[in-house]
Amino acid sequence: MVIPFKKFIIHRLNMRMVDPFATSFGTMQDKEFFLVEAVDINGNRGFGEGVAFPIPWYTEETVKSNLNIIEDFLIPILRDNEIQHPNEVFPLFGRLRGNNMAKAAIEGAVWDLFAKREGISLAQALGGEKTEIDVGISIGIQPTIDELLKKIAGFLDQGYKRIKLKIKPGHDVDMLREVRKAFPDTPIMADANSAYTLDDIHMLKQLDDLNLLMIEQPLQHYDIIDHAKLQKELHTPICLDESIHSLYDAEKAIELGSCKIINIKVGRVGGLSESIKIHDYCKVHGIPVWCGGMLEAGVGRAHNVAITTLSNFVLPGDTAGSSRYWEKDIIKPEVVVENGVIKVPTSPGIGYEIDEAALEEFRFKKLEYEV
Ligand code: OSB
Ligand code: MG
Repeated sequence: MVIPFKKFIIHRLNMRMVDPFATSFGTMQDKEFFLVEAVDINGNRGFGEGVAFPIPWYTEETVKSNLNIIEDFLIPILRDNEIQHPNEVFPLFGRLRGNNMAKAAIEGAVWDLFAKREGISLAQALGGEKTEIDVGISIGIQPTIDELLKKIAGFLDQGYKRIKLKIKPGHDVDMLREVRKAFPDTPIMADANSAYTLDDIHMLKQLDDLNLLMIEQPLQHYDIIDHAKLQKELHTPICLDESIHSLYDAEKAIELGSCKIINIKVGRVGGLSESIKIHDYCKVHGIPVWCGGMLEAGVGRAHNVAITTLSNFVLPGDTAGSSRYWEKDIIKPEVVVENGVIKVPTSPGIGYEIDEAALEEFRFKKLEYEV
């Protein structure tokens, strides 16, 4: 049956994270982003979250570039074409290059609406199998090693199953050695967000002594050639994040031996349908995947929980609980982590209600588009 869209609503929000988050590319605390709400003629509402940042320092997309693409191109495409299933959305957007986060925000709202109309959970709609998911935590660069060790101990107390540490030049091997000494048995990984080049191979090789689960995206944000060279010299598995924008990229990276693990971020690859394709391809080729994060609020977090229920998400993801980021999230109940595990909701769609009061509190602009 055709999904009878009535309108799309864009909610532009500002939220402040409880702690600043520092990476090799910059520090974030204020989060400006938007939700897409897809409404059908029966009044069902599906929600998606834009994961682009206001500044293009993770990928080239921004909040404003996404809003422009959505208004000028994506909504008109859904106005002009009928669809029966959310898998049809990404191919319809296929004639437009790039802008994956903009595409994913809309597609995510359509997936949630579709699952609600079918009366099934989003996880079920995606073909997920798990009833609970294992999660780790990503910790930004800290001012001192003492503060870092304290933070790690606190998160391990809360049950998180692996610790990811952001690294950058001058803040890498020595820091990781100290952490490994303090936590000899903890699953630890490092994420460089493209801060190194092959000239740093001497330092990168020293990571092999630290028994890391993996090193994430050490080299350039679009590279798969140098990563393949580096992986040949390293025992530590390389996990690609920024370099993977599509199934095509995943196929080429695996063929070249550029990585042994892939971080799937729904926004970075253009949505849930493409995420499933990458997941399935990696599964067949023996490449484990895990779900990355973009410091999402509740809606994006709920989508991450749902995709992580697919069977080849075998490593703990970055989908930490709401309280790690927000004093108050925009969903009810919030995403809760207990013993390093999130219980996957079973009610229709994303399985969390929008907290309308919170939505209104954080919203500074609302845009409506009739279909
Ligand atoms: O590289 O995974 C990343 C946050 C912002 C931009 C990029 C990244 C990250 C994280 C945090 O590592 C993930 C999260 O907790 O949402
Ligand atoms: Mg990363």
